[in-house]
Amino acid sequence: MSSTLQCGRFELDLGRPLIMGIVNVTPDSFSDGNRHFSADQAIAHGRLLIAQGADILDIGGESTRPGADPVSVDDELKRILPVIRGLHDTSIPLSVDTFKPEVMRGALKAGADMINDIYGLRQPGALDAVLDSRCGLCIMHMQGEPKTMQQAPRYEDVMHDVEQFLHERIAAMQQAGIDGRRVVLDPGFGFGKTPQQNYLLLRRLQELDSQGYPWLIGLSRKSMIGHIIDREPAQRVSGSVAAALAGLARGANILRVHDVAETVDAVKVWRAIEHGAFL
Ligand code: PT1
Repeated sequence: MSSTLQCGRFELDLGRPLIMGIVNVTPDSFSDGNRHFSADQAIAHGRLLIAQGADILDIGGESTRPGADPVSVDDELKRILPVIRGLHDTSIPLSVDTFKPEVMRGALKAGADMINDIYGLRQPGALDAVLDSRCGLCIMHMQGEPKTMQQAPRYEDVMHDVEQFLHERIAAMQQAGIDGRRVVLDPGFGFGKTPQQNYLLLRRLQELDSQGYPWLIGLSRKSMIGHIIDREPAQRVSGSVAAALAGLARGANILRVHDVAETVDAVKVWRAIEHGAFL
């Protein structure tokens, strides 16, 4: 028997790894340049990722990579709403990558199935914004805020601090009355962490107590990959796939990736080896 994730219109089977494909609707995304800024381009890219085997799409209207500038609620909604509407007739759940309660409400009204929040529903009003919904919720650890988080990451014990933070957020959600079947956790690779801290968290993912909640991990094209292979984001595909498989081997359930086709193939072969899964 395998567990499931309640995700808006869908109930996702976590008996196999799921691939979340990234759809950026930002002018400054670190690895896609300007390519997916217009709604039409983002919709076309989303459809391509579905054809390549994505299980979920993650639509983002504000870049949260290190050093990125904030976006207003209005601008973020203008970017993502047409994309949610344009992809709503597809057969897979739509996640929206946002930490702003107003954007969450707008996205859910437009039909989003999941809220992926890098602040872990810490903004005032965020818990309220998702309470009356059945949407999936990704709760991520971040130290600091995107603009400055990489300046001086500091931890007593990064494993313990990330775990404790996630446990506090779980408690806050339980207190708010949020159904645990909607929740997935994320250690937040690259969010206020040095390369060493990122690799420690990945290597020891299995030792982090998720209290039974599934894990989502985002490693795709990040600087922790570039740190090892010294390549630009678009040239980090193989490195990212290697890291994703290492994450699966340590218990990750959902992989947030740019390169869906490559990751889908790698995961299929990995499953054939690990689980004798030949279809
Ligand atoms: C993530 C994630 C995300 N990452 C979730 N949402 C980004 N749940 C956006 C770098 O070091 O891991 N999990 N939404 C993208 N953020 C980054 C962070 C991009 C660091 C690049 C870096 O290069």
